[in-house]
Amino acid sequence: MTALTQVDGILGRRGMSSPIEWSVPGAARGRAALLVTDHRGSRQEIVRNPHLAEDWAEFAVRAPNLLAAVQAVLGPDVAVENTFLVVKWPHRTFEIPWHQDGIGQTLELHPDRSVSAWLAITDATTANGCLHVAPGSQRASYLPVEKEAAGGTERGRADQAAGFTPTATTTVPLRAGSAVLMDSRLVHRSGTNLSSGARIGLNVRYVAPDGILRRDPTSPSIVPISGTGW
Ligand SMILES: O=C(O)CCC(=O)C(=O)O
Repeated sequence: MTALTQVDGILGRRGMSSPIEWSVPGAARGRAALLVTDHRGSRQEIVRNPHLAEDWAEFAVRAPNLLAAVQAVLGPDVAVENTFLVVKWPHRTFEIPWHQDGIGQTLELHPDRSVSAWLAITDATTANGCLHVAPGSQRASYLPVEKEAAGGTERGRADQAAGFTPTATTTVPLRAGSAVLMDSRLVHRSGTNLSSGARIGLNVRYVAPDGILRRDPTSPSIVPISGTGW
């Protein structure tokens, strides 16, 4: 059952906040170049939970400006529930459908006790597949979810917002090293990369101690990154 919450949510009427600088642009672009080298052979598009295995991602989720922005809405006790890295290779059809980060077949996050962040590792532009969001869509709370069509789960998100009809939407271009914070109910998507270079971003779901309402018990443990309440 979805928890009762304030309509606008913790990030206000638009349900989002950006840009937040998590890295200087040059350092983010340098990391992106290394990631391209690492994954070029396999053309891997989704890397799950890099914050558990890769130093750069462990640091990224703890970036001081980003963590301060998260603490401003969740309080001092913050943990990382999940991360995934998305690499959009040039000219390869790869769209992520409209969805909300805080709900899925096996997940429900409390909208007032969780927030998601999308960190640009490369520049994210309208040409290379930046996020599209529906500002204010969090006000309608969680939508029913449906399993993505067979074959889609390897490359996209497993769940999507069933029956969502976009009305007022906007793109969120971000410079490398910048991030957007999103209400867990904010509906968003991204399109195919039509540029000649890779587009790379890291999605992070942050929770406060009481932020998880439902979660697959086989998921990796959450990682507390600040506070004493864990
Ligand atoms: O990286 C992308 O293109 C989309 C990621 C996404 O939808 C998300 O962060 O939830």
